[in-house]
Amino acid sequence: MSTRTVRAACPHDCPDTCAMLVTVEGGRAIGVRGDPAHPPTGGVLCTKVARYTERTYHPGRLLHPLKRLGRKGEGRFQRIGWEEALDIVGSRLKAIALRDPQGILPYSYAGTMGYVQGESMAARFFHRLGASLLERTICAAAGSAGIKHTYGGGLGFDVDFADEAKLILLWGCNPITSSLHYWTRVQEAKRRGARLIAIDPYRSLTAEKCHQHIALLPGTDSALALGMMHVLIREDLLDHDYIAQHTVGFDALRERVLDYPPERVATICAIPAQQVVELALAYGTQAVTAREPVAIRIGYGLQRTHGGSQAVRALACLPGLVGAWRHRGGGALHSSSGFFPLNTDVLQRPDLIPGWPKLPRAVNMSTIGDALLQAGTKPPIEALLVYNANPVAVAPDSARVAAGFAREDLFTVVLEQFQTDTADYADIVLPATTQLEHLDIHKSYGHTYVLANNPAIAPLGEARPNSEIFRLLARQMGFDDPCFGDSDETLAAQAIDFDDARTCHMDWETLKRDGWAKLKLPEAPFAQGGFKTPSGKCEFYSAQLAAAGQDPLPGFVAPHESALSNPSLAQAYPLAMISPPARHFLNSSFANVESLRAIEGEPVVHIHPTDAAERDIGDGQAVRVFNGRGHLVLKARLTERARRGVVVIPSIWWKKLSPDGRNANELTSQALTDLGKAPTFYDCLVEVRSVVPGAS
Ligand SMILES: Nc1nc2c(c(=O)[nH]1)N[C@H]1C(S)=C(S)[C@@H](COP(=O)(O)OP(=O)(O)OC[C@H]3O[C@@H](n4cnc5c(=O)[nH]c(N)nc54)[C@H](O)[C@@H]3O)O[C@H]1N2
Ligand SMILES: Nc1nc2c(c(=O)[nH]1)N[C@H]1C(S)=C(S)[C@@H](COP(=O)(O)OP(=O)(O)OC[C@H]3O[C@@H](n4cnc5c(=O)[nH]c(N)nc54)[C@H](O)[C@@H]3O)O[C@H]1N2
Ligand SMILES: [Mo]
Repeated sequence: MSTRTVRAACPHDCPDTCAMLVTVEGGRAIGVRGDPAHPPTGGVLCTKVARYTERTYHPGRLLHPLKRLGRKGEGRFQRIGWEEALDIVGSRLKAIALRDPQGILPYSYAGTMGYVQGESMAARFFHRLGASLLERTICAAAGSAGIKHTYGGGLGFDVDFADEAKLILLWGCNPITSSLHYWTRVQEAKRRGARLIAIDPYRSLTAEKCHQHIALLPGTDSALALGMMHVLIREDLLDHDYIAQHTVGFDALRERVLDYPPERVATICAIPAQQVVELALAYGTQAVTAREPVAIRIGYGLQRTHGGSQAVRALACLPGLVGAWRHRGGGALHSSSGFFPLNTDVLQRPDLIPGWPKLPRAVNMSTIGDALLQAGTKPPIEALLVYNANPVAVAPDSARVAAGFAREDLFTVVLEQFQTDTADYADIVLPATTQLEHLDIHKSYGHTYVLANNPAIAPLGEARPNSEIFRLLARQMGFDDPCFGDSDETLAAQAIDFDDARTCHMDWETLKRDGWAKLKLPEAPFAQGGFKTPSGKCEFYSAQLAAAGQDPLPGFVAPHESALSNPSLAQAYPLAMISPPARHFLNSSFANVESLRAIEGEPVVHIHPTDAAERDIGDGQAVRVFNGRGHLVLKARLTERARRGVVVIPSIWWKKLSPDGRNANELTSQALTDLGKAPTFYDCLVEVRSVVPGAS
């Protein structure tokens, strides 16, 4: 049997975006491995993606279009042909579009991060239709806004040099789980003598391997960063030359941080004041006195609370004060997305919108529950087309989301690889291909390589790539613009057809052959300044924020739900719940792969032994976690990994694969962040009680 190797890219929502080599034997993919030549991948895949063939050939793969038979949510379907499916979808959408196409809403996120199977043909389709726009805020919009108003975009240190840093703050991130390849670099830095400090309410797998762990309360990071600045300025641990040349607003910042002495910060964060001082001194001395690279990996965990945007902004100010940008591997990294000059307008064609440049109504994906249920949504959402997303499991305030999806008058189409919690609410399910079956092109939000994904095998069953499904739907709707005829190859080539000789020259044929190529960027991106802000400097003070009526300086914004901001709520629900990623799931993806679910075991809540003792809860006991929005039952795990006052539910389980049919999003709220209109998953007060056997 002939064996061949195909160059591919991991499509999942992870900063590492690995280069994969797929082994194909007689038309069947028999294994995937990391490309040893691709520096960020280094020949290694994570446990999840190493099992990509198990996911692709999973018996639960959707292989035919389906039409709903049972009630919404029940999951009873009947197989139908593609022609019938397209006919049903086309006629429903045409009828709604006649009334108002804004009654139609796409709902998609990063099930695949590819440009071809993400927002290209799909975006053209919805734009041409005049459908409502979707605000894609569910993951990173708060942090993106914070970083944009400080650096001008998702820009930061190059992870290829991350092992050169001598002090690394892993702040609100857990790379052993969520960015394994960056962790490899951090370990190398540690071998070369770097000191590692984790800042996280939870002693994560990463935090326990660091030299120090600062376990602050969720949603208090901006206070800690401002307290560090207070000490740095007080002790004159500053790079005055860098501040003068490449930053704006230092004087205003100095005034602001006077409000954040270590004692006040310690109270807000519920940590010793000494920790604040020592952290600042460690950072400032290494950078300014020793003149060595210091790095802050700004994770996503800390921006899922009310002040998430300000928190990222406050952290992002630190490197400019101490001149950390002068060195390779120094500075900060939240996202590297802003380095990629990809051609999104050509791919997405917003000019197809009827009435362009006037835009249709926009709906925020993070409040989809309310958007579907509120009578005030005008025009009402009559049809929902879901792809690359599993909102019934992942969106906050899940009971509201499920109630919205259960609306009898809502027409829901779900493009999926699997029968997810969301697909159970579909009127029509359309089977989608996996990464091994389709073509794509990828950027990364953790490194600066562009990657090609060549299809390795033919589509399974009657599954089709998203791009092809939207091409067929466009034909069904009678859209005849030539752009609906573009092939996947054409779309991929369009994505990198940019005219930016400084960044790189890429052509699709070469990229397909080689698998990946790195952008041409300076090794220390801001050693000479060159931020993408309006001033071209690192903006401690943002005139843009001031003009928008926002706080122009970084500041502490208290969580929506905390003893500080809402004492009576905190009395009823005294524990802060966070629900960060479980290591062997990727959001809700892979939660249906048996071997991975077996490693995770069952849904659990981590609770500090003292908090448990106060509630008479024993290890392994069934407990009810609840607040005013909902409840769920799972097993208690007594562990000092959870600090006092904080409980942790590793997530995101499929609801229907959880013993009580619910997951952590039963408890999370639809309240939004300070900037970016993002969700506040980790800003959520709860109470926990043991479940008395026999009682309900
Ligand atoms: N295995 C795996 N990898 C993943 C994912 C996955 O689900 N599974 N998800 C992917 C996606 S979509 C994303 S966005 C990234 C996210 O990756 P990360 O940037 O690592 O972010 P999170 O995993 O959300 O949270 C990281 C840590 O932040 C902590 N945390 C929670 N609240 C706070 C807070 O208020 N302050 C501080 N300082 N820390 C806090 C959590 O306890 C957690 O340990 O990972 C990606 N990688
Ligand atoms: N409680 C809690 N909730 C959270 C988070 C948390 O930390 N705690 N994290 C939040 C974050 S950071 C994020 S990013 C969101 C993630 O939310 P989502 O982006 O919805 O991610 P997934 O749950 O992985 O669902 C992606 C779906 O896309 C499907 N898919 C993959 N590839 C394709 C394809 O090519 N075509 C089609 N049609 N489908 C495909 C997969 O099968 C999967 O079911 O969840 C958020 N929700
Ligand atoms: Mo995310």
